[in-house]
Amino acid sequence: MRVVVLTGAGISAESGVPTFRDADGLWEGHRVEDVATPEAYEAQPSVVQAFYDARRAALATVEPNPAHVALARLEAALGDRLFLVTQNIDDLHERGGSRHVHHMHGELRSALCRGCDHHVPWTEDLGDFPPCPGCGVAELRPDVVWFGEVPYGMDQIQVALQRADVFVSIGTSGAVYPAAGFVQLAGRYGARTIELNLQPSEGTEYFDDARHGPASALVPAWVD
Ligand code: BJW
Repeated sequence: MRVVVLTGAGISAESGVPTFRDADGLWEGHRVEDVATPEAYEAQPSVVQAFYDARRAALATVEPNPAHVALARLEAALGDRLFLVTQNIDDLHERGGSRHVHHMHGELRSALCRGCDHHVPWTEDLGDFPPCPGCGVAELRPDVVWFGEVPYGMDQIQVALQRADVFVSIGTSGAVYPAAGFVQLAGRYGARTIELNLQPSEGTEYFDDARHGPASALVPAWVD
């Protein structure tokens, strides 16, 4: 059995990482749509850097929860028959024990060169707007996918969705494409589709089965 699991901010909520569109989803009065765009970075780079600096610093204060750990158990059982794709830029899946995680919206602990597309680990001492160690010329930016940019690894995701017997969406509002469209794609290719979310997502009607509650309870119950 081949399984594709898509996760969103809701899986990390009980670890203490704020989601984007729930009640506490604003960051210093900014909507994510106002700070997570290339245009926002051009206009106010310091504000956007501060948003990611704060989230990177907060990583040190949070731990994976039973939902992350359950998905690591699923990987141990299924091996490469599990394709775990996350929209999250935190590292809680990895710290929960998952070894293969596809970060379609990038990673907080990585930086991207604006000139040569070189990816480098974002270490604590990088500071703001450091030069790229690859080309030495251009500036590094957060290695994340903003609105209007193409998510990472879409070809691999497409193949995994085509081959999936089961597609499970965990902790995502279904407000952002292309991830919000995966349920319809997977269903069209023949997968059984399951939603595990605190509340019905925007696409809840496209799922064969929808279970609503906290991820820390729903995910272990589904995995085990
Ligand atoms: C719990 C819980 C608990 C809480 N347990 N659950 C018009 C129509 C359609 C599409 C478009 C359109 N105009 C533009 C577009 C495209 C655009 C888009 O979708 N815009 C929308 C606003 C409509 N998309 C893009 O631009 C994307 N690129 C693109 O489409 O390129 C074209 C292309 C695609 C494919 C191939 C070739 C070309 C890029 C999107 C980039 C999104 N980036 C962000 C920021 C990333 C970096 C960062 O983290 O800062 O990604 S925005 C933000 O939203 C972040 C998230 O990954 C993403 C999704 O949010 P998520 O994870 O769903 O969080 P929430 O807060 O929305 O929901 C949390 C859920 O958890 C809720 O339902 C809660 O109930 C639940 N929950 N506690 C279980 N304990």
